[in-house]
Amino acid sequence: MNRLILVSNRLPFALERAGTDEWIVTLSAGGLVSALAPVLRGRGGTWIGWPGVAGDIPNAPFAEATRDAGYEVVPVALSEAERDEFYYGYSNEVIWPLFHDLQNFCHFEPTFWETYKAVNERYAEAIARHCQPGDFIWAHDYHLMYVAQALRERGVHAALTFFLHIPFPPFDIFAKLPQQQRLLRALLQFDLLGFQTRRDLRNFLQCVRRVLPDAEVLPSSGLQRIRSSGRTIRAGSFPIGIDFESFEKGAASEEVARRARELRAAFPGCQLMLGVDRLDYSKGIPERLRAFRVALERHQELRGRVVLIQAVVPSRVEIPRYHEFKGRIDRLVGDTNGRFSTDTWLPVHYRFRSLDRDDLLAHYRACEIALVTPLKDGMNLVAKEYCACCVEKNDGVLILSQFAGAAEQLKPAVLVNPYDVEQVADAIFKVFRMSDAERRARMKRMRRIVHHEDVFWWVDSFLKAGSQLAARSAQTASRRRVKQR
Ligand code: GDG
Repeated sequence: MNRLILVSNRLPFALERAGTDEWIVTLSAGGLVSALAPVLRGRGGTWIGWPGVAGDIPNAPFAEATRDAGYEVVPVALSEAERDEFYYGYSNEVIWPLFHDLQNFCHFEPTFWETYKAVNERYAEAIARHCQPGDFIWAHDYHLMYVAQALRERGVHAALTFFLHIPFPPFDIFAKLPQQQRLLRALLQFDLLGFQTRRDLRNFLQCVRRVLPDAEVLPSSGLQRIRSSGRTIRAGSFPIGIDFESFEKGAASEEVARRARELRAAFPGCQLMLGVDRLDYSKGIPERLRAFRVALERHQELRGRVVLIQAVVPSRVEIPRYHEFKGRIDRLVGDTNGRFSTDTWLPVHYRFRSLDRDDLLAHYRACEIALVTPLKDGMNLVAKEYCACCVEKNDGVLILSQFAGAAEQLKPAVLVNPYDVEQVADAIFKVFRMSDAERRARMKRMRRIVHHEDVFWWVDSFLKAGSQLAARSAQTASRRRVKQR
């Protein structure tokens, strides 16, 4: 049993200033936290990350609030300038748009890269201070792609593993990145690289072949192997899942059933269609609204019989592009409602706020159709959560973008190209008329997949792939100690 050191940009604990000298610490309860926290407690471990507030961290209140976590919590401090250039800058104005194939949205500012490296070095210092030989070190996501390189430069030889939650782009797009070589070399300092899908893995290997002629991709089945600078790096696809049982149980609760009934009662005679997304241009919200407008134009039968509930969770509003993007959504909602609403029917119900968990589950449970149409997405958990919450008659139907990672697993969904608004409009009409039997048959198959390949399965598969590496690195470390003596 290796000790687990988990590293992510954000900690599962968020600090907030409540007064001049007062702080509150809240626990975020996402799927990742619920899957990884028990593993950390069981094996013993440490979670390293940023608590979400710029400036110095008040150590005593933070240590007090996280004392009972069941694992060690190590906060990394970021100044305001570092947050702006590392988090908003390189991570979210360079890597995020580029890796979602939206290179025109990138802001390739050279100083962002320098700060990105400096902040990754800060994380590396924290890891180096807390790790021991034989630890299993697992870094998460695009904010921390340079952390292994920074650790190697500090003489850390432990097994280092990494999981990318967002897509990896094809070479033609990756090639636009000014730091393409440096970033790939930094990634190859990890021992195991995990991607969401086979598509991302393929793209990554293609970029390695094209950008680093001295690296060799070895023929292998299963986990892929890359030889570079005398080391062998493994890479594989590990599609992330959700805590299916907790969503299913939550959706079946009395409170959620009551809220779902109320929601349905508010729209008598209508099929409810749901969109739930963070405010992000990669989620395809304007395209979806346009597709719905085309569906209403083309198919009169939908008018007065379908309602789109679109929930948008505010996110990264400090970045100007996100602000402008919200304006676009507001205008499209206004335009569609202005054109089609009647005295008794409003086509789009728009919520720009976060729903509480029971409300979210009630929306999943109540809506007959889910529209999950990102332009590109690493996985998209909303698609899986919707399936888990279809507990009443198992007859919800999912319209899913072919460019969401989830499409590799959820083949029984109605797959669409989100850029093709006419195709999405026709898919809306098709599912509106789909028989109950077909809806149930498709949903049954999807629920089986989402249940089987859940978040615990994901953690297990990744740890299993990495455990041999950790054992090997512990042996090497003990040989190194013997030699030094
Ligand atoms: C990244 C990758 C990958 C949404 N609205 C509300 C709410 N949510 C929750 C959902 C879901 C999560 O937020 C969104 O997850 P996604 O997977 O859809 O998207 P990202 O945030 O972009 O996540 C993505 C993921 O990492 C995991 O690897 O799938 O591709 O981009 O869990 O439930 N939760 C609440 N109220 C809301 O209004 N409570």
